[in-house]
Amino acid sequence: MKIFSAFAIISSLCCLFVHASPIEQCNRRLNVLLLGYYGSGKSTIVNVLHGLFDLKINDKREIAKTGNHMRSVTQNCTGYDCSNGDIKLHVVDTPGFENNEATNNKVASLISEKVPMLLKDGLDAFLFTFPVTRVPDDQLANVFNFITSLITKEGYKHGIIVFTSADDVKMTEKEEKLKIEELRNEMLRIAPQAEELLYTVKYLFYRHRSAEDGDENTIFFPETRKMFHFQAYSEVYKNCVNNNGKTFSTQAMIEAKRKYEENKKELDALQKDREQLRMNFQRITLFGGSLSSDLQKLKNDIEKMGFRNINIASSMTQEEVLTIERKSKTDNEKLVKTVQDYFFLEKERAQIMKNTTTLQNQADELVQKYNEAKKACLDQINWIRSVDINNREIPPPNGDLRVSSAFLGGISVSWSNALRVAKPLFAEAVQYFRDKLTEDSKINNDKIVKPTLQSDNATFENYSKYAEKLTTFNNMVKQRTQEIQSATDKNRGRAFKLCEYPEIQKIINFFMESSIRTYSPKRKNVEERLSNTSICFCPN
Ligand SMILES: Nc1nc2c(ncn2[C@@H]2O[C@H](COP(=O)(O)OP(=O)(O)OP(=O)(O)O)[C@@H](O)[C@H]2O)c(=O)[nH]1
Ligand SMILES: [Mg+2]
Repeated sequence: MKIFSAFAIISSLCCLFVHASPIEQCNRRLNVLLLGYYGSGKSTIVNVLHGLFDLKINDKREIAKTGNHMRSVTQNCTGYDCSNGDIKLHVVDTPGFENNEATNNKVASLISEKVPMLLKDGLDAFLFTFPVTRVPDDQLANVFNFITSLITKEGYKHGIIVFTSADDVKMTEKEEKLKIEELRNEMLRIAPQAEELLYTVKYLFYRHRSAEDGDENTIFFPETRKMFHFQAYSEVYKNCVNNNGKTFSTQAMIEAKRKYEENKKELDALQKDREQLRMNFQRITLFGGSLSSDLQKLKNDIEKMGFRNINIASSMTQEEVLTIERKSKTDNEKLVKTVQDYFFLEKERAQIMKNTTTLQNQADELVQKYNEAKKACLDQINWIRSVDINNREIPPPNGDLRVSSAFLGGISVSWSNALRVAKPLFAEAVQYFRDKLTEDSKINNDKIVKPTLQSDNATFENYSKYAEKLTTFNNMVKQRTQEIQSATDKNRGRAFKLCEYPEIQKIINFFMESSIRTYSPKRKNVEERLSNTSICFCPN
């Protein structure tokens, strides 16, 4: 078993700086980004990279505040300048990821917003800290999704995974290799989408306190921390050399963030639509009541199409999920359309049902008004009565007495008798005017029968035809009511002269030929007077 001795390692690392054929582009401040879960040791590493190897808990000398695993400590992204000899680092500490997606989205948002500003010339290395003691959980998939969205494939070679809390991992090449393998496999099980990342990055172990207790090669801190310090500087520098001094541009990060957020927006919308479709599909297909035939037809179509759900594993990359969601959208397009048609029809049908109820109520009111108008008209017609020729004491209400008096004024009492005898003839005339008004009013031709809807579970089309019928009926009833009312109004107090009576000749003849007449008036006079006589009148 090859054992690293602290001194051997440190000295070999010192040589690394010398041997890693330095290139000019790397003789500058190198940018390092720290990412990882809260409490995973990011801020601790900042202090170690700063050369603070012997810090104790709550040590006032620490430049980046550390915590105690219990809660998230670092809340912002901050850059720290560190150096080891000629190698200068600018290390950006970030808030840690947590175990819930909502918080992680906020953390991710903050990092992707702040880091490009803090590392304007791009990054030379990013360190992802992961305690060896931590059991990878589902959130790891999200965290890797975020990292791979922030640092795209071109940036993977700048990556270093630091297994922290590695105090108990033996400091031998074999042990470390086994541990890397074991942890990488666990990570891949949760987040297979990170395979390329996990096989591209370098691995380091960070031991905070001690290692291999009791072993003759045991080294205690501060040496373990110092060792990490050298290893980290060495790896970052090598990273720069291997990349020919080329950084992973934060512009690419900004672009990646833009793309990620754009995709996320699309994904959220697609997922929301899919969930909505699923609920709508259930609502329609699980409905057990009876439906109108038009809705039933759409329901059958929807059932036949079926809702094709998809399975999204948290281990899928954003791109993979997006591809699946987009495909699902295309697959469900016809279903979406039919569901929309169903709801549209359901809404329209409910609306037209409401409209027909309103129209029905209107029809009832209009029929009632029509019946009232009809009754008033018939009352008026039935009220029509003859002028009471013999009773001068009771003048007819419409003043026709004047006319009849004028007529009567020129005749003798026996004429008045004649008039009385002629009463049945007058009665016929009165009946004629009653009949005439009835006919003019066309009341007897009216067919006021409110339309009805036959089907119990009428379709939209049934309803719309019914609504049309009701509208026509209501308009007709309204118009007829108005006609009857205006005729009734017009006839109020109307007097009917005998000249309007087609059979006036019968009456003239009666007067001319009557055996009871006592003098012989001229036919012309009789005709004239009778013609102008109001025989009957309507009430006021
Ligand atoms: N035993 C042991 N403790 C460690 C190790 N790394 C960090 N710690 C301790 O873990 C605690 C949390 O470390 P921090 O450096 O504050 O963790 P962080 O990642 O910055 O956490 P946040 O700022 O909350 O995101 C501190 O008490 C450290 O001393 C390690 O390798 N081994
Ligand atoms: Mg911190």
